[in-house]
Amino acid sequence: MSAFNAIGEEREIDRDEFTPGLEPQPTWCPGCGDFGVLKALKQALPEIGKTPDEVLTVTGIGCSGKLNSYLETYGFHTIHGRSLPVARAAKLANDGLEVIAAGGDGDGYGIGGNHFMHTARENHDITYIVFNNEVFGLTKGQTSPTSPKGHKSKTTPHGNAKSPIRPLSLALTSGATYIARTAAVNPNQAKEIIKEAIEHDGFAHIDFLTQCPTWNKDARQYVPYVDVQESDDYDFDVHDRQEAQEMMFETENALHEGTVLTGRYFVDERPSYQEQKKELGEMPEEPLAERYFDDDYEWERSYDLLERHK
Ligand SMILES: Cc1ncc(C[n+]2csc(CCOP(=O)(O)OP(=O)(O)O)c2C)c(N)n1
Ligand code: SF4
Repeated sequence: MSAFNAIGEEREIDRDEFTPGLEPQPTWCPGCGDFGVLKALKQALPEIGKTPDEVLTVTGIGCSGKLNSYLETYGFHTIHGRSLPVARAAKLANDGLEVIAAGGDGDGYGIGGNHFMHTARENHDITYIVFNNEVFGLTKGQTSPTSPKGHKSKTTPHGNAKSPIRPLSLALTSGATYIARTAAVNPNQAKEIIKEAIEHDGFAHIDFLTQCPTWNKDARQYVPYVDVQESDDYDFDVHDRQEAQEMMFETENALHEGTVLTGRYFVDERPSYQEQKKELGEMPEEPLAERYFDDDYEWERSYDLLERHK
């Protein structure tokens, strides 16, 4: 795997480059599915020629939110449910960065659900990985928006009365232009899907099934997984919205019934928010991140403004 460095020389990229130099040991529990996402990312990024300094990883709060402590890229650990607004701002300020947002199902589909819907609608050129372990992991296993109906936890001791949300269908109806589901127990598929999602121009959503063996003993890591693209039983056109919707419904219905369907469900070429802004002449030629303050910059005006808002 090779890439070009800043002065245009070709060089090899190694997946070890994505391991931080200080080597913090992940504090995830043994057997946690989050290791699977980390591994898939470390394999995918060099294979598409990305170097650590070309990538920004923005995370929310939760066990999943620790991802960027263990991945050598630029990183931004935001507050709970807020990875997408920060990721959007970063991409608008520096279009040259590959921006990956990540967080748990509580983070992304609960407290951050509104941001998910609108980032998909606006088709920001971001990859969004939701670690879906169907519980709140970090805060000790409470029921989350993806916990199945009847799920027992400290917050639902008699069983969850609510039906789980349908993340793939929600992404589709909101306007995401790349939608897939993969799983930590399926590392090769996960790597391929991450590569495609990063290379996609527009909002790419991956519902990444990650087992939480500590708080979700019903984890599905041992049930059969079927890749819908590789199975003869599932023949559909990923560019056809109607067919994708039907496949998603089948997948979401099957999730708690013994077989887990995974794969790529929908791909659309609708222009990204960034592209549209450029067409409208609203994105400057020179990204904000590369602009320098020159001698004419009115510093006094900024100081005045700061004073007034103290
Ligand atoms: C505004 C706010 N509300 C609640 C919390 C407490 N909190 C921290 S992590 C978390 C849930 C994490 O669950 P999830 O997003 O599914 O991630 P996981 O830990 O399972 O990876 C909650 C509720 C918080 N940090 N901030
Ligand atoms: S509590 Fe669950 S999600 Fe968190 S590190 Fe442990 S296994 Fe992973």
